[in-house]
Amino acid sequence: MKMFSNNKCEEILSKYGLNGNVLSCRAFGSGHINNTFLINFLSNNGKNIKYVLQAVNSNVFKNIYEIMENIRNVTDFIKNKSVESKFLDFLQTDNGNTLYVDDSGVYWRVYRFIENSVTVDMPETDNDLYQCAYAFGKFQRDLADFPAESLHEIIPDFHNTFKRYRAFLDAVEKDICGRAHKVESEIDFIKSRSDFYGLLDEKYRSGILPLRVSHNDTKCNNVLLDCETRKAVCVIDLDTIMPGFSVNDFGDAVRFGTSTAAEDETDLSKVHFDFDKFKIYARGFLDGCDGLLTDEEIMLLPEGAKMMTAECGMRFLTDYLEGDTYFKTEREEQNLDRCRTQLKLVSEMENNWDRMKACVSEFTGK
Ligand code: ADP
Ligand code: GN1
Ligand code: MG
Repeated sequence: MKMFSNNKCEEILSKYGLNGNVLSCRAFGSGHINNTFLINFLSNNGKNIKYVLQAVNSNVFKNIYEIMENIRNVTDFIKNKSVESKFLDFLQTDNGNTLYVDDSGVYWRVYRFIENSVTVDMPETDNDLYQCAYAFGKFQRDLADFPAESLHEIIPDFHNTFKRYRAFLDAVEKDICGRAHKVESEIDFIKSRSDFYGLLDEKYRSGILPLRVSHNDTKCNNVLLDCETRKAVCVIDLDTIMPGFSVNDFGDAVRFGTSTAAEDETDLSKVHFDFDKFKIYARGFLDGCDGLLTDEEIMLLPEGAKMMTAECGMRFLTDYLEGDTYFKTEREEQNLDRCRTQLKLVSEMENNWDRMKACVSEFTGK
């Protein structure tokens, strides 16, 4: 869904008690899952306000009401603790729902656009990096005493890398699009690291890694930064809040934010893991966590980074093999390009392994 008419948009907004004219409606952001639109709205009483309208992806999310319940419980909890913490406020329809389901079964939600905020796909400065990392660390800290097990598991085993690996093997085996022969080296790369994929789950089972509330999608474009101060304003894209591991929230942020190139860069010579950025992420995230993480968790941060990067690589390749049905794509081999950047980053993390471990070790103070 690239675009839709202003009339349709006005019809949806009217369900939220917003009556007036849509001056413009344009596709917004660079998320791979939901369809997001920025609406410039002139209300009947003359107010010009911007809204963000989202069609939530019901192919990916099977129970969207549970998502909204998780988001409400978690954000209410944080707001009750600290008035400074900001979150997106979803508007309600006349019957008190945050979701509106239209005639064709699309799930809509609306919230105010936060003025003077920006998201970055490629952080422009070290401070941007630090701020994004800090925001996700603080999210961990703020939810340290929230009962993680009370949350709905929105996508079961979302970051269970070993299960992702099994789904990948299945896609290779079935090869429904006849693409596997083109990606043999990528398949071998992923298979050759199979011993690693169960590691965090084992640490959890042996009591070393605690279960926490995690965001699970910690790309830097999921943090709004203030346009002027460049400080983090709030964490967004809360659909995948679930019980999980702190090291995965750190790891997914590192996966995306320490690359020297875009996630779908086609020229792999431009794609590198930037160790200096890793150091900034570690400092930002741990400052945000403010002493919450155990020494064992801190020591497993590099594993989180490599795990999330390898997992994302295999998820992109699985989708490529299955015919690009999960992640949004704009061109034929985009999922394959995305996979290749992730695998390149994994191998560079492996080359930097000792310094990554030494870096986090310094934060344990031992
Ligand atoms: P997706 O699940 O598709 O990634 P997001 O909730 O992350 O959806 O929104 C997509 C993008 O829209 C974000 O990366 C951000 O650039 C922009 N965005 C979303 N909400 C706001 C907001 N309230 N104010 C400013 N920008 C926003
Ligand atoms: C998806 O929606 P977006 O673009 O923030 C995906 C993440 C992946 C990411 C890869 C629900 O996130 O898990 O890490 O793409 N979200 C879901 O860029 O699968
Ligand atoms: Mg997003």
